[in-house]
Amino acid sequence: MPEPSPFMRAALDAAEAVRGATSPNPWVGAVVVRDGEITGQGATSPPPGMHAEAAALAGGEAQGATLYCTLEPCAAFEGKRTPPCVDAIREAGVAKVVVALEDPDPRVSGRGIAALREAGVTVETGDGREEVSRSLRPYLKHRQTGTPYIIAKFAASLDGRTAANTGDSKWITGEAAREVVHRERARVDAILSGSGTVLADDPALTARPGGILPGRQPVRVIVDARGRVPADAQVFSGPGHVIVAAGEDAPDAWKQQITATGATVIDCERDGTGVNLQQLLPALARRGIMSAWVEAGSTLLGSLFDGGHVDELWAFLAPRIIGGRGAPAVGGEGVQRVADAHALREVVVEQVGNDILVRGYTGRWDNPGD
Ligand code: AOF
Ligand code: ZN
Repeated sequence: MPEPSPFMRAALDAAEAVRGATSPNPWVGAVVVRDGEITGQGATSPPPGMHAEAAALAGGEAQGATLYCTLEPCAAFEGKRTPPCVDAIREAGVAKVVVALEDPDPRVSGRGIAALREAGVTVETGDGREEVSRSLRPYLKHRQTGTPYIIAKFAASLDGRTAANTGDSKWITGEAAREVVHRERARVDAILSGSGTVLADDPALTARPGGILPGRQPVRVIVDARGRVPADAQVFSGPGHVIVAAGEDAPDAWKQQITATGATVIDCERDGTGVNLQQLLPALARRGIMSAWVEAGSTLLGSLFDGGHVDELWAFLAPRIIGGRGAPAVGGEGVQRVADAHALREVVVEQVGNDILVRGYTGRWDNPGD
């Protein structure tokens, strides 16, 4: 994979710094370069705030400058919340725009680049394309498939178990691994969990990187087909919105109690003992959720893998053996042949404290960066 140029790298870094804070818009970065030096820099603000290009140009003089942006600058479209970036670029007198990736959003796709060329601005594409495509996978999947990008996380012993026979599960991995989890929770739009996890652990499911609880929290989505979670569970307190995906036949009185906590109940079709994920996932995407981090037990994780919904896995493995009949990390139907197993690509192995993190990409949709 060709390395991005140093200026595109700077734009990418600016974009990564706002990952998780721009939904349903993509996290974009832009830098203005004059005489070989960066004179302006910007990243996407949360809607309806400024786009990256407009922010980078707002800082100063850009006559004759080159603008590096991770995504194709936007052109006008119906219902747009911000002024088109192509106008800001033209008005600033930018001579050249270097774009890593064309915008897959059909309202913009190709039109931004065409408008710039029409205005006499030189446009170059492709610098940093692979890396930006990987960085923006949640946005690309959301726009291309209408479903969120799903990141499955589990913490298991080396023999793949998440609890002992007794159900005891605290703690399998150490503090350093749990800190990584808090950091990643803060970078997604939603945390997805199941009723079993809420009943067993009563987790808060908030993002608390460095022990600090920021006001902007991912939406907590609890899948609870039968209406089992109590309204006084911890997930319903704390900042951030909560969505409960309930079976349409779950008791009305329970739904009212959940709604009274301020949470939103989404009625879902039933699918076996769970809810129909095929229906739920697009419903979450329509609410602007581009990415979901799953912290759930073997049932929900199994259903997500069985349905081919998982795009990325973060497996934290503690160097210990639990044995016995302890719960496995992933259940569901599973595959019939090892050859059909969900294989990770772009695998990264890291030591985190005393634990091992194995992460990789399992997505099956058509990504232009692959
Ligand atoms: C850019 N720079 O930083 C971002 C872009 O409703 P609006 O005005 O916020 O436009 C949203 C669309 O703009 C979004 O769907 C995507 O196509 C593009 N995002 N474009 O030039 C940015 N975030
Ligand atoms: Zn824009």
